[in-house]
Amino acid sequence: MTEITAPKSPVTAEQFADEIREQLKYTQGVTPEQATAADVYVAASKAVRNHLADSWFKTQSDMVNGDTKAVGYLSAEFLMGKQLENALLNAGLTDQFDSAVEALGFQPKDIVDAEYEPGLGNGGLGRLAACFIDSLASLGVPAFGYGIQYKYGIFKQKFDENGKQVETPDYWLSNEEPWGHIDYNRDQKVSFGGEVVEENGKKVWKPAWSVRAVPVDYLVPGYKSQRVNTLRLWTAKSYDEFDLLAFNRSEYLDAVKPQVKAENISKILYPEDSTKVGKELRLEQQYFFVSASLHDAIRVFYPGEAKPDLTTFPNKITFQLNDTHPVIGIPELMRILIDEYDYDWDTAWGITQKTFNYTCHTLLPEALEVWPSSLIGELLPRHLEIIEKINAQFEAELKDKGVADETVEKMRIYTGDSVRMAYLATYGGSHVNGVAELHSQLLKDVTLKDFSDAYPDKFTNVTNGVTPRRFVKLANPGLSDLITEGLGTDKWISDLELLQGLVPLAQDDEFVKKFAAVKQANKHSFVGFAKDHYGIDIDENTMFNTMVKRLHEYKRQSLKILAVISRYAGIKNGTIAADDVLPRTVFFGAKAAPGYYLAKMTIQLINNVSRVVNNDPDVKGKLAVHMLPNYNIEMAQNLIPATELDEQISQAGKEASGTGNMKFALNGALTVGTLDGANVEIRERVGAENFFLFGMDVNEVEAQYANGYDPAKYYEADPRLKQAIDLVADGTFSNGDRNAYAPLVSDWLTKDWFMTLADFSSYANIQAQIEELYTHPLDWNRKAILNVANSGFFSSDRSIEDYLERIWKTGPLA
Ligand code: T68
Repeated sequence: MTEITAPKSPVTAEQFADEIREQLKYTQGVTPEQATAADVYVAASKAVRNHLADSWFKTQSDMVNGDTKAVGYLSAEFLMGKQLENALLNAGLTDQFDSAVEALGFQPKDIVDAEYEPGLGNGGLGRLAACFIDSLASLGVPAFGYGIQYKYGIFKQKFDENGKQVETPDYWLSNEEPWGHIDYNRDQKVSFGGEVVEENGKKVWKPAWSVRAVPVDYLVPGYKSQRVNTLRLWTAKSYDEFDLLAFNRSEYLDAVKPQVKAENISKILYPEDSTKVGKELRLEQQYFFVSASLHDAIRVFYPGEAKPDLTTFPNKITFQLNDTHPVIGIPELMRILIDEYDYDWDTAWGITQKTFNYTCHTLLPEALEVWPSSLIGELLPRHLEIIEKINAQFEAELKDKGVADETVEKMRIYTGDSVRMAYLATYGGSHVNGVAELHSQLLKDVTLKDFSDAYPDKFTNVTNGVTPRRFVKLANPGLSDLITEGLGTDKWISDLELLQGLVPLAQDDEFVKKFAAVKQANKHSFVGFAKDHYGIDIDENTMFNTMVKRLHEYKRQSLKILAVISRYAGIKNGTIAADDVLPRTVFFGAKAAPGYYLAKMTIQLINNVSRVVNNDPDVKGKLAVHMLPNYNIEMAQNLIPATELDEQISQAGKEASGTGNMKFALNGALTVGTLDGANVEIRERVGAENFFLFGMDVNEVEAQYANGYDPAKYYEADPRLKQAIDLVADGTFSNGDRNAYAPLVSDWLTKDWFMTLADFSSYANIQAQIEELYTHPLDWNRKAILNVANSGFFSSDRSIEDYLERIWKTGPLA
């Protein structure tokens, strides 16, 4: 065994500056005098990476040679955000970096800002994966994140002159990317298509084509843990050189076809789409990264063994399936065990079921993936056979348990026509979890009820969390310093429940004033950020009220914009007395899936309300609305600390958890929200008196559906609502064009599946309470401090501890 050296000892600022100079000269080929901020960013990143390397090797060696089970987090998305600042923090090099770049003649912020944000995820699910791998490393748990290095991440969002969303490609790899290390020598072959034949009584898959999966490794440093894990993102390469014969005939496009076909697999991140039709390429992507990852784990944990004893595999690593996207891993591990390593079915099944666990992130039935059997059969014929056999075994097992025939029928994994991935995941793994208490309960009671009845012990909850490193320490340095001052320690950064110690300080007026000053400073910074990035002017002496998240009907951006319109109308026509108007700036940030018609129309409406309101002298200084383009992690890190009122207004029973809600509470915003997802737990912890609750709960929503919901009734009943909808319909926000929003208006009045109209009055009514409190800054800020103090539970460190205890049954390396 090779000698593992101890992690490099910390460097001085002078040494770190020399290391940056060295990188500049010898790997980038520029002198320190020629270097731009972008050059220094690359050089500093490589220098930090070098500092992490020894801890990385040691972590791997301890993992492979020790007996602590590792975690494999299989996720189609990792929404990491910019890396440099986080790596510096976790490596303990922030101060050295600051001095070093200043010595080189740069501002640290310019260097950090020079990084291009990778967007390898859609929203909450992808960001959760990023928070989780940060926490795993910080807790010292050996882990791999496994996913795809998409060439194009989530689209960049712009708005055209009519306020419509325009998507442009995000070619994030067009500049040097210093974090990922491509390792051509640890590649895996992934095959597709062809047929299954029998040879000597054994099934043999004869695939039609293969791609080369090449890992790109990102280091995941733990905060002060001396542990560095691996995020291994696969990129697809072709095995075939281009076809020389075709090329000689000048058929250039044909000649490169095999390459294009192979490399297409990791080309683009699918924009989330709730009404997804089966997409062949997406299934290829899923199988591609999962197959490569499973083979990789076998290579890592049984190095050089031709006939490893894979009955020990579940003791080496436990795989978490992040939603249904990696669920094809279940039949794939069966295939590997049976076809490649000659295990019998029952042994293979025992290993497989012990290896996997499944996290569900939704309550919308249409978001649970279902693949046509014909597609699986064409692309993965051997897997389809295995799935059929799993299903047969499952049905027999259910019948043995005495489950009624019609229930068995409803529960089938394989229906003949299609394969239900959530059902496969539930049966094929040891545990299933939802992502907040309410969500997990609804999974058991509704979405997966039959499964919960048949396998009650499989079901558990792990409430989501967010990493305090990125979302408090880095995003909000002012608040971080104040917390450290208040608690007399900075240990809260890795033990977030210590924030509880701030509770008494909410009664200390001096502390409350300092807290208010931090918020004001953050608002001031955001005004500068918004001016630089979006060219807009914001009045920092208004309440900052924010709704940022993906655009979806169930999240109800419509409710917010209708309330804004109603307020606008009220100020204009004097129903709201001028003296009663609390000046507000409303921020929206949201991307809509490119094919999601009503979501895109909602964006257009928000943009046009913004145009009309912001240009109307009658409401100047009282109300402003901004739809900020291209909501991403960077915007979140700047806007969340500046926000005073956060909107979490989904229809009860639809948002699985939400994680933005946690970030806002931890940064001292008050929440106006429904009893949905993790809002329920946030409210319980911060105290009902420190949370603005409105709207129907899950039972009331269900009762409405059951009684035949009629949105028009609500339109008629509340004049504020009627007026707001009428203004959308009459062309006020479309230069007189009455058709512009007709589909949206018609949906509200006749369908309104997520009951925006039913909750409008209660939402509009609670605004008075919010504003009354805001006019008493000490009282408002006391409540804000209590939100911070009582939100320590929502650290992703705690989520990971829960996974370790309830599901993974492992822990930190010794
Ligand atoms: C989110 N899901 C949940 N999905 O909506 C949110 N979907 O409540 C929860 O807090 C979060 O997961 C973390 O648990 C998503 O973000 C997707 O992005 C997605 C992507 C592809 C296909 C389907």
